[in-house]
Amino acid sequence: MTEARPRLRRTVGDSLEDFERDLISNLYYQRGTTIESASGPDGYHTLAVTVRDRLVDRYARTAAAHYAANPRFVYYLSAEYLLGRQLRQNLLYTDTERWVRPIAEDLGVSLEALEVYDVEPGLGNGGLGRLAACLLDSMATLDIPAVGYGIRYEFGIFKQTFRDGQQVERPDDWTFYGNPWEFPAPDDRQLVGFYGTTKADPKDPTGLKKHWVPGETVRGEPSHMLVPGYGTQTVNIIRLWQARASRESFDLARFGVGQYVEAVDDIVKAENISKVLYPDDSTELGRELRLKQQYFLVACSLRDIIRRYRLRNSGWEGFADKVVIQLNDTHPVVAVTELMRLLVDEHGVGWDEAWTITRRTFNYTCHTLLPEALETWPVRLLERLLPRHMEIIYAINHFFLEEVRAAYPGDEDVVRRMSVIQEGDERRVRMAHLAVVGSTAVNGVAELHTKLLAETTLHDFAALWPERFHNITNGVTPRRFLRMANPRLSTLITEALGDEGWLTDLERLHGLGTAADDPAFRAAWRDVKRQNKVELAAAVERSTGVLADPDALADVMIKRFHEYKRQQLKLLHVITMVNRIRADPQATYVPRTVLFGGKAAPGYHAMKLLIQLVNAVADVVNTDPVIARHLRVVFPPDYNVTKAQFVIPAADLSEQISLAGKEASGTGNMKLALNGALTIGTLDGANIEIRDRVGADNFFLFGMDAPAAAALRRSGYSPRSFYEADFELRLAVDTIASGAFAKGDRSVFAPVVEAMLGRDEYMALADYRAYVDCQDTVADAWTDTERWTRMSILNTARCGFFSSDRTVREYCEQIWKVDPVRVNP
Ligand code: 4GP
Repeated sequence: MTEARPRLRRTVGDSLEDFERDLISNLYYQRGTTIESASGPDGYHTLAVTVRDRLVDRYARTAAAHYAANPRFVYYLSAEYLLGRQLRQNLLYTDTERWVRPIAEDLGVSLEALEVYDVEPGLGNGGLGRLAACLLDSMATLDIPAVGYGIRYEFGIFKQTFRDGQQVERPDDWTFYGNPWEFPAPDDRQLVGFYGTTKADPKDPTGLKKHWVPGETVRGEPSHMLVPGYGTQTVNIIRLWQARASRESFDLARFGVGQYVEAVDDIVKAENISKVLYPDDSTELGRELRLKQQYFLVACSLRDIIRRYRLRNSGWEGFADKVVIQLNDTHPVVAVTELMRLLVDEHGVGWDEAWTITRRTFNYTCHTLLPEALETWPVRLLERLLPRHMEIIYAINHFFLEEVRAAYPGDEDVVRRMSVIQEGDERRVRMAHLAVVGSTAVNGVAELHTKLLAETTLHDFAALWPERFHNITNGVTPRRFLRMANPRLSTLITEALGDEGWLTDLERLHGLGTAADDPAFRAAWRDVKRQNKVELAAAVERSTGVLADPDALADVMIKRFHEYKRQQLKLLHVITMVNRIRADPQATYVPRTVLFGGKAAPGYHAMKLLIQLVNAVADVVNTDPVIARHLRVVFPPDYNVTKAQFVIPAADLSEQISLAGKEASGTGNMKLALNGALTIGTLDGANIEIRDRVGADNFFLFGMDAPAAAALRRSGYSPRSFYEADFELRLAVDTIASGAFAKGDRSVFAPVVEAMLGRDEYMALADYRAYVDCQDTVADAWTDTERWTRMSILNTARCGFFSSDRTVREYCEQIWKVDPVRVNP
């Protein structure tokens, strides 16, 4: 199918002169201004669209190649994406930075100055959103035909600021100045229904086909951002849906009689659907809105997928040969029922055939082990909001439970446990069960996680359908998290390995293993780390006012604030260091800078109080002349992808200290190890696989493993007994209780102390001694500079496995069964 190509004319030239000419023309015609009067945002937007044009050209060729090949596509459905800034990435992927630098210099502006306008789209909360972005990057890099679907939240993850040390959330108005990286595609809009009633189809003897008459409809308008592959021509897209009221929603009559608010009521209601990322779901209304978001994403995306399928195909029997949908956690799982509804009700496919197609189409990735994070929705809410979908869920469950009863005759207990409906005072739909029932493959995100899923959380399902369960250990893109984040180290690596091939074949980092024995290479390695630390220290000083010593050990804990991740354990260690210095100020201590970064969910009071405590401890530490000589604590606010790219290259020590059996995988652990930070960690998530690869000698292991933690809990865990048995622990907890971090007020942090001594859900106190002792080993190791550097190099050298390219290859082989499509230059 080469006929499609000649119509696509390349419009951008391939030289510095072309680029410069396009820049000036874009400034003039798109921004309506000239070099003499251009503002910073003008400069940024002009550069962005000039770079973007280079990608559009590739995207057009990718679309043509995909059209010609008519391949099986991967559709990635995710309620979250943390894409990070786009400008540097796209400069790198189009290889245009080499032109931009001299041009900018000529004009007397710096790339860095323009980059401040490059706002990162914060369309996610944490790990699973960033993973989605890494997987999209790798899919494009591996020429996998793929589209990501998500929601274009008007306000992304809140901006975190601190007032008197407390987290204050501010709206993230990320599109305020416009987003030059996206293309609106209003022609592909979709209509989505909610509420209403269902009617039986009198012509359908099975009673399984119905007609849904929604009570409310909303428009979904898409725009897409380009997702370029590195070192290849492929440019895929991510399609983001925004909710719009239908045109009739504006009530002119009411407006005419002065009812201005009422006149736009329906518009506001409709547009609220994509207003914010995960609205606070502590209220009934908030929960309903979140479920609406989920269905909105799913309904728009499935219709779009069907539209795309029909461009080249007809009939339904081949649908699953061309379409594979990956459900990123439970948020988009209502898609299983929506595809059934579309096939059975709207396209007249028989139930059984529709079910075969549906099950072949979907796969589900689970990202957690915390039972409270596995979503369930009240039946009552679903019946009201999505009445037809609730009926379909009942029918799916009916047939599924028949299968369970056939497999376990007479065992009603297993039926109750596995049912998609959870019985009780309030009946609820278990979305994870629906996901497993409706999918071909289910995967965990690290070996331990997959094992624990199969043994605990989804045990019954793994017993019934062992073939459905897979492990695909997470990965991270080396382009963003090594090449872009750490250009100095990347240059050193390229010099050592001879070329940049490692960027798309990360196992080649093994070649650094021998260089670790070369003292000159080690010195160069240290020099890079030091320069990164100097830069980070300057940035931290700008944002917090605290100056950190670039020669101190940079001890970094960057991740969302959650009790299972145990920032409280890290803080107990910090307070122990404070107490030791106070007790013996003359002793020698390894100088450390402890850096925290992360947000707590707005309604998560315990963790917001812990943030306040971290800031309070930081104040005490940094302003005490004796302590500050040895220790600094910094907490730059608003941790995000951009900040991660800044912190990770400067880290010496990576804190991965979750209670074993709780962190599904972690990906920050991979990014840090890849940048030569040594891990102090428990045997949790992907830490285990990192340690297996870098070697036990190059990893600081401490604490209970998952079976030990489970055993301790079963035996009746008493945090108080640990507190009483350990002098330093008691002193650390008592220091908090004394009000030392609240100007003597004992009440402020009393809930933190109560949580530790009362329940200590994640058994931080039980791991305290092992952790603090392990930190002493870290400090010892740090004093042997040559050995530390060697360990650091070996961490980088042996972490090639954790490339998301490998992750995507495994998805392709085990689950998606898709082949790459090459795009010609
Ligand atoms: C996270 C997990 O907590 C983390 O361990 C994992 O690395 C990441 O997903 C990607 O798989 N989960 C979430 C979430 O972000 O919202 O459940």
